[in-house]
Amino acid sequence: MRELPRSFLDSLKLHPPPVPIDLQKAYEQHAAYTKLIQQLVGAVVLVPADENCPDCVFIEDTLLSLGSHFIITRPGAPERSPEVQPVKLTVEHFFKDRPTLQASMHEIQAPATLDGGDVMFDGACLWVGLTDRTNEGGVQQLKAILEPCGIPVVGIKVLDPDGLTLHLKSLVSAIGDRHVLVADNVAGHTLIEAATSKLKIKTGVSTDADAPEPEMSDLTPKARSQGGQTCSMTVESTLRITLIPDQLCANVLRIGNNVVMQAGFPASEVIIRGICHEQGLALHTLDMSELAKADGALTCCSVLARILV
Ligand code: CIR
Repeated sequence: MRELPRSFLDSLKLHPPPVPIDLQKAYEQHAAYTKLIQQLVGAVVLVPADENCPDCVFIEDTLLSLGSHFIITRPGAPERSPEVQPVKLTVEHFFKDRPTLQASMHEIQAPATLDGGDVMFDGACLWVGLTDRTNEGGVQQLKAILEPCGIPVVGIKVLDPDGLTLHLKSLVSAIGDRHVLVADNVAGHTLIEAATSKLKIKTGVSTDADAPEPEMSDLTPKARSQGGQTCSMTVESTLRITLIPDQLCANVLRIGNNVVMQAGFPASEVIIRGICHEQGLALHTLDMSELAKADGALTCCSVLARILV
């Protein structure tokens, strides 16, 4: 994780928030997030804030952790480039001090760009959002690193006509292996369409011939008619998609048998609580509204690493 700088007020924003960021509240929310993550994981490594980097708290965009692979990214916003070096040094020192731990370090190289917020592992396959922040070169470099290890990497175009979506994970997150939450809006449905056609090709997972592929027109009425109930469907035999009414809540953190979601969205909470009940998971809610004003999703303030001994 990374500390929150006071310069956070000057963070990048897709749109100016109607109510400006309350810095004190942002610190309180970040402190609550830090406390919960500390409870749920074994240990937290905290990188100090850099006042010259207003967005540095969003550490997810600078580092990927997949098994024993640690990949230093190359963020698409030039303003965020200076965030990378301290994160890289922190990871390097962590493993230098623990020589028995396994880690292989990689770095995304120019001209490729890649934000960690555009990368999601669904339990079998790595989705990489093609956005203003992540380009095709970033996808190709991830492929070169991960596909020899048996992880398929799929580039998926992220489109939002309303201009409210920064990253892939602003629309989708994995709540379990081969089970994703997707925002129930035009951008989310467009993503489902792009992802299902890509995943079928790239992963070679066959579609159940008896199960007709849902059309976009099928998804929305079903989701709406169930009014806050779980709206799950199997798009292909092994990928489960649950539509979530509030876009901010399509981004959850899964940590062991725990799920963390944004507080204050009752319709989405009913759906996510239902999944947790079904899967035997504990649900935690956190108000991260001040960080969301700078387009920060819940996952963006941490990088989860499973350290292999
Ligand atoms: C940015 O525009 O880069 C930041 N204000 C927000 C980054 C959020 N990152 C994330 O959700 N992974």
